[in-house]
Formats: sequence, C-alpha cells, structure tokens
Amino acid sequence: MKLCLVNPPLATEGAHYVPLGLAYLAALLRESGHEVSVADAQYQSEADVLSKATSADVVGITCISHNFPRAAALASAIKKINPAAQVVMGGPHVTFTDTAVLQQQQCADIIVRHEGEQTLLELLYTLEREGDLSLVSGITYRGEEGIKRTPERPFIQDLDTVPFPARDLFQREKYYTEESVVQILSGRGCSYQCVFCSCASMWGHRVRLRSPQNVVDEIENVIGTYSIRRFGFVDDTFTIVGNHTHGICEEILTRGLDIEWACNVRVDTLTEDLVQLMKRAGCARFFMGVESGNQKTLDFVKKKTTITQIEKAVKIARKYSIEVVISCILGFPNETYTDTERTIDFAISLEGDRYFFNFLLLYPGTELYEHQKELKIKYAVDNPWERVEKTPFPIPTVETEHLNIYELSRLYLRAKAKLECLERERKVSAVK
Ligand code: B12
Ligand code: SF4
Repeated sequence: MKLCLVNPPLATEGAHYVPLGLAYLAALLRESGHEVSVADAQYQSEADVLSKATSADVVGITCISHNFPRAAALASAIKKINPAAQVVMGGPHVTFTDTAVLQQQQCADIIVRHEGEQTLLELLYTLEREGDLSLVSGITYRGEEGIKRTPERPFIQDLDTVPFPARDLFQREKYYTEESVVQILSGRGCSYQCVFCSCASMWGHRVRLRSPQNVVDEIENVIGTYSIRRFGFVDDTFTIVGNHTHGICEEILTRGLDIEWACNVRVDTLTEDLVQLMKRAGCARFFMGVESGNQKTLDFVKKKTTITQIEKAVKIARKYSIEVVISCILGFPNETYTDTERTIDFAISLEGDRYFFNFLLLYPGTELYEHQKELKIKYAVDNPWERVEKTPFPIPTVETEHLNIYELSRLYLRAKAKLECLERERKVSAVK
C-alpha cells in the first residue's frame, strides 16, 4: 500500500528535529514492503505536502497537543483533494482525545492510540484486504454504527526488534547539518506518574529498555551516515534505570566514540559515580525537571523528589562540568503567588546554565486534565493550543483558584528579570 506520513509544522524555538515517531513508523513499514513517503510541512509548502498526499492510499499524520489544530487543518485539506485516502492520526494528543477528535473533525478516519508501530502495520494489512477493523487492537475509528474503540494493544516488549528510525526520509540539508543534534530513544515508559505529565499513561508504567549494544549501534550508524557527533537522548528519564545508563556509557567508551550528548534526568537518580561515567562518555548537558521550589508542591504533583535532592543533583552536575538546564512550571493548582515566587527564587539560586519557565498546561492523559474541575483549574482562553502555538512568546492559558493569567504573566516577567540579573552577574564576574 502507498503510505504518506505527514509532519505538521511545530513552532519550536531554535533547531528542529526529525519527528522520531514518524521515522520509527516508516522504518517498520518500509521493512515490511510498503511504499512509504514523507511530507514534511515543517520545511515544505502546504502545496507540496498536499501534492505528495494526493497519490497515497493511506495518509498518516502525527501531532502533539500544540500542533493539533494545524494537523487537523492539514488533514481536512488532504481529505478534500484525496477523498479516497484513509487519514490516520497518532501521537500523545489524539491518543487521549480519540473519540472527541473523530466526533468533531471530519478529517480523520482512524486514530492510532499509544505506541504506533505494530498497530499501523496491522491496520495497513487489514485495509489492504478490506478486512475487519474491529480486529485491529489500539485504534478508534468511524464504524457503520458510530465511533468504535478497539481494545488496547500490548506494548512492544523487545525494543531491540524495532528497526532504527528511517532518518533518510527526511531532508538531509535541514536535519543533518554541522549544528544538528540527532535524537535517540533508548527506552520507553516511565515508572512515575507526575500529575502534569502523560508519559506513563502514553507509554506504560513499566520502563522498556533497548540493549546498550543496540542503542550504540544506532549511534554509530548515524555517525557513519551523517557524520554527526551530537546526540540527545529523548527518553523521558534517561537515568531511570542506573544499570541501563551505565551500560550505554560503557559501550560508548569501549567503542571509543567521540560524541557529545544531552539527556533528561530525574534528580534522585544522579549518583557521583554515574555522573562521572556519563561525563567520560560524552554527556554535556542535563535537562532537569525541577518543577517547583516548594516541597509541598513536589508532593502534590507526585514528583517524588525533594528540594535537597535537587540541590545535590545540581552540585554533582557542576562538579563534573555538565551543563544544567532547569525546567520549572508556573501555576500549579495548589500554589499561591508567594509559592510561585519561591519557585522562581529557588530555581535562580541553583545557578543553572539555562532555564525553561513554563506555564501550566493541561495535557490530555494527565491527572490534572482528568480532574480539572475538582482542582479548580480551567482554561482562561478559547482554543488554547492554537493560542499557545501562534503567540511568539510564552503565554498563560490556564487559571487556578489562586492565580489568574495576569498574575501568572507578572510571575513570568519576574522570572525573566531574575534571569537577566543572574546573567549580568555572571558577565561581571567573568571580566573580574
Ligand atoms: C524530543 C521531544 C521534543 C523535542 C523535539 C520533538 C520533535 N521531534 O520535533 C523538542 C525539544 C523540540 C520538544 C518540544 C516540546 N515538547 Co516535546 N517531547 C519530546 C519527547 C521527549 C520525545 C518525542 C519522541 O521522539 N518520542 C518518541 C516517538 C517514538 O514517539 P511519538 O512521536 O509519540 O510517536 C509514537 C506514537 O505516538 C505513535 N504515533 C505518533 N504519531 C503517529 C502518527 C501515526 C499516523 C500513527 C499511526 C502513530 C503515531 O507512534 C509512534 C511510534 O510508536 C516527548 C516525550 C515522549 N516520550 O514521547 C515530549 C513530548 C512530545 N513533548 C511535549 C511537550 C509538551 C513539548 C513542549 C511544549 C515543551 C515546552 N514546554 O516547550 C515543546 C512543544 C513544541 C513547541 N510548539 O514549542 C509533550 C507533549 C504532550 C502533548 N499532549 O502534546 C511530550 C509528550 C512530553 C510530556 N511529558 O508530556 N519536544
Ligand atoms: S515528569 Fe518525568 S518522572 Fe514524571 S511522569 Fe513524566 S517522565 Fe515520568
């Protein structure tokens, strides 16, 4: 079957990355004999994307919540010019809003929920034979008697059996330049369940890991094909299983790879021994989900970390000259203005190398999304995803019992001002 995979645009600051989900899907389908092409709206005009989609039997579109409105608009345009095509959508947003999406948008025919590889493969097989969609686990579709949801599909257990992402289908001159960072996924799932995050409900509570050999084979393959030496591990927490991180670092060192990489970490997983080894293996940067400077909030959001662990983790990173990118969320439902000020002051006191102060958003599949009424949180604007995507600077969209969007904006400006002070102090001490 002819399949066209579509990457809708995403207004991300700075570098763009190959959409790993589509690259994984393409690899498996191609290996199974399907004709796969990619239309990349991040870099191609809408006319080019539509012309690619006209000849496909099945069009698969990925999205997260932020670019869902643009993905839905693209899907509609595709359906108009190629009404015979089956339009399939997947990703973390539609996984948890499947029924509503099919009810409200005439554009999509089928939603693939959660992990997509096996489901899409089986779906194509069934469509090719005009088979019974109700037998394909993990999909939601428009049946003759309304919207149907098939049972959940078990997650892939042996991730080493999944072929490496088909990176070659994406434009070389855009994604593989001297400045590019190539993303690697060494495992899927998270054993925590922070109330603002959908990772565990999306990928499962049991962490599934690739073998270090398989992960480093992929890295060597990228070096050999694209001469790229900068990588980012996009696992939700790369250090969640110490032995796994250890194994990958040892494998990089044994093979003598001269690479630089970054990863997401949980503060409670960083021991001196591990960080020292990570540094030797090329780790240059940690993305740390600090979230809040208030212990009561860390407990409330079920982060299961402590203020002391955060301070210790930053200290260890600094000792081994690993850059720390600190990420905090402004506007948790339990936090007052003073609490949020404390988060900002605490984050700045950590003297991170970079900061993300994010406004709280309600992502489908999270506990906050499910319990928004009881928690007295609500959207203060219409079409929040469209607003967030289209506004060229961060804007608050969710109000809580304690904080309205004006107060949240003021808190954000306070964070920015404090950051500027920190940077100025650094410049002054550098010239002293
Ligand atoms: C790497 C990453 C990024 C990268 C780049 C992503 C890219 N390639 O363009 C960067 C750093 C740019 C980024 C940015 C952001 N990200 Co991000 N990111 C990730 C991360 C860690 C990994 C993404 C990934 O590659 N996953 C691996 C692939 C294999 O998974 P996948 O894409 O979901 O695809 C699978 C399935 O979903 C499904 N599928 C997906 N699409 C399709 C399509 C079809 C047709 C089918 C059949 C199946 C299917 O099958 C795929 C294979 O199994 C995820 C967390 C995660 N674990 O996924 C967060 C995540 C996607 N990001 C998230 C968020 C919130 C953001 C930011 C808003 C963060 C911020 N505050 O700025 C920004 C948004 C961008 C913007 N507009 O500014 C959220 C999205 C939640 C949501 N409901 O939308 C996630 C899920 C993290 C979380 N904790 O909740 N991100
Ligand atoms: S925030 Fe991190 S630790 Fe918490 S559930 Fe999400 S991925 Fe897991």
